[in-house]
Amino acid sequence: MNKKFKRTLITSALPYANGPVHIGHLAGVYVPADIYARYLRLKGEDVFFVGGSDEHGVPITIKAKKEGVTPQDIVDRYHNIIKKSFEGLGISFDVYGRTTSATHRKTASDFFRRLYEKGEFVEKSSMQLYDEEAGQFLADRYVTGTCPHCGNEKAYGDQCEKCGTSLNATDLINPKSAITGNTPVLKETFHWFLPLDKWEPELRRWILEEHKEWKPNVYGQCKSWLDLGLQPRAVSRDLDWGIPVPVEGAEGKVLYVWFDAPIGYISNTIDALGDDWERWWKDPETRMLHFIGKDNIVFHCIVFPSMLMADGSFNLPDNVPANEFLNLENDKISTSQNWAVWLHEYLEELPGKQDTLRYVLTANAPETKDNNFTWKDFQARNNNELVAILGNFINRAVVLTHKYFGGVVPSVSVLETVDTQLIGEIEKLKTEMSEALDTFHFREALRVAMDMARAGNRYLQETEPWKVSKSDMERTGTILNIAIQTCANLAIAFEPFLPFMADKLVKMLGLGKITWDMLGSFDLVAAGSHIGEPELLFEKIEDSVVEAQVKKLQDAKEKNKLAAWKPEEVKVNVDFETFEKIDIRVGKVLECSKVKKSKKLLQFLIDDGMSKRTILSGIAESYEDPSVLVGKEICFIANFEPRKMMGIESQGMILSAVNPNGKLTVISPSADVAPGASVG
Ligand code: B3M
Ligand code: ZN
Repeated sequence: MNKKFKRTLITSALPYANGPVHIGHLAGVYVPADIYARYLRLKGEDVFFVGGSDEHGVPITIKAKKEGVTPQDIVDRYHNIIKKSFEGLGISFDVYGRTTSATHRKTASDFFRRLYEKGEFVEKSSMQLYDEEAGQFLADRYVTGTCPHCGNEKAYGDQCEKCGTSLNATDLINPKSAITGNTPVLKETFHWFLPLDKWEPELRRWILEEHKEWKPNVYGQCKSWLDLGLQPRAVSRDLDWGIPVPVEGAEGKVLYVWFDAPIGYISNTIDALGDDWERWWKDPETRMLHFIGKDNIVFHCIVFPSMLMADGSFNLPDNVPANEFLNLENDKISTSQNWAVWLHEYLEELPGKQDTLRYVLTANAPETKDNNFTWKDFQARNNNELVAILGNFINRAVVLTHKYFGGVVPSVSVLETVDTQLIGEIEKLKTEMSEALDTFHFREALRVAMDMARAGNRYLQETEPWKVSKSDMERTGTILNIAIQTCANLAIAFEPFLPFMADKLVKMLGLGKITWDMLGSFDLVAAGSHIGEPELLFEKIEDSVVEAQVKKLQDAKEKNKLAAWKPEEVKVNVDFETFEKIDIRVGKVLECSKVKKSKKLLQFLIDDGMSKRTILSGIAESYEDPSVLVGKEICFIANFEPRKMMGIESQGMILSAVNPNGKLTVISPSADVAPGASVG
């Protein structure tokens, strides 16, 4: 580590507590952060590794609304699932907190108030989108519309997920409210803004000049932001879920989730360390690192640092090793479509295979570009690498030591070239590994660690102790001693990556406390000491296991085509009285034809049980031959205000739904029902 620093504060993005974590989060953020934290601890450095759940923000309120529960219910549920699953995977947080904690509320409020009192905010009125029916301003994800940059029709009010541009809701073309589906209107409101432009010169110097060593994807994104010119950014929202803005006249306003969330790193440190927290945040001899995914770069490199600069007493991050995205079976991971491998499910369905997942996610880490996870590759890497190379070497060394020496580590006599070559090779690989780890190249470091195991296998292949044992037990002893020392080296080298395996191996070899310094030594296990029975460290994964996982994904995809719940379609609850006002009935189609000169309209003549009525419906493009509908029973709204279209009066509304092919299909009762029957 750079001499300047005495300790390292590692933060990893706080996952939103509106769903469990999946392999994309793990590969991008948590596994690399954990590898690094474990590596530093092995080196004996002072490390504090902060995690926690991000429990504010609009997506949580939307989810709560959809389920008819409170936002607190949602975050309680997912915080617990997430926390437990991280533990299950061995993510070694020193603290895992939550942003609904009392400490966080106070820390974030105080932070805001400090900046407020220093005059660091500008208070501005602006026109914001407002849903008149819901009587609510539409923050961020409550609005969807077309992205002005790439034309994506499903962009959110804060960000377009297709092109990654961060947006203001008012930038969206053709905005729609996620609450009612209505087109919102512009209405005046006021908010506090953090003038990022004020910090621009300092940010430019700090990032563009002083941190040229940052990963090109991070540096590049920062540069393009800075080159575009920074604007003041609102740090409050009109919402009822979040931390109330702690100043007078702020009723109904809460801190913007991206204002409070990064402060969560601080609050969680405070929760864990009490007064000692400041050392980790303010002492210039502390180095801070933010592990995040690429969609969070601007917040961690521009917004949060501006907040910290505005406060003036905090350190800025020394590095932000953000990763790109992980795809799944060649498709973008989608939580809403359940196209994901969820950590809590993985741990249940593939028990004892934490290290395999950690291994595969690191070997495929999206460090420089988006990468792909497939179950086939997962199986292949487990069977051909973990089992066949690493597990195989360790197993052979331990089994042979038991076979020829009853599990007592033999002593070394004369070293031959093949032995010193292996020792030299492990030493060289240690240097390579350290270099890779120090520069956040975890894939590379893992590959090198695997090369150590390969070297071990080659060594046994060349020395053939099973043959030598027939004539020379002394030489056999030397070989197996070296093989056992190599196993001990592997326990150290792999500890950051495969902590479960390393732990077993440490116990098997009776190693006690291991440190990075010990790596490269060949006297780690004393001659004469007993080693444990050989234990299976990895087991082969059968075809049926991965096939079941692939099937699960495919099933999710099928189900999704059918279930069309999209967050932007979620509507506010209505009471029974309101529902009762709608008169839905069954009618029998007597005639059905296309309306002349209209592409969209079908004209129905319906037997409504009392008389005949004409209804127009915009589903013509879904029915090539409308006559197929004649004779069918359909559902319609009988008291829908009559209206004229193309010169014809429509007396009601036909109910239809989108089928998996995107076509509209009328809704029919599942058994014969007399025309006029009421639906409800
Ligand atoms: N919850 C976004 C995310 O999970 C956000 C990170 C906060 S880090 C302070 O991608
Ligand atoms: Zn876009």
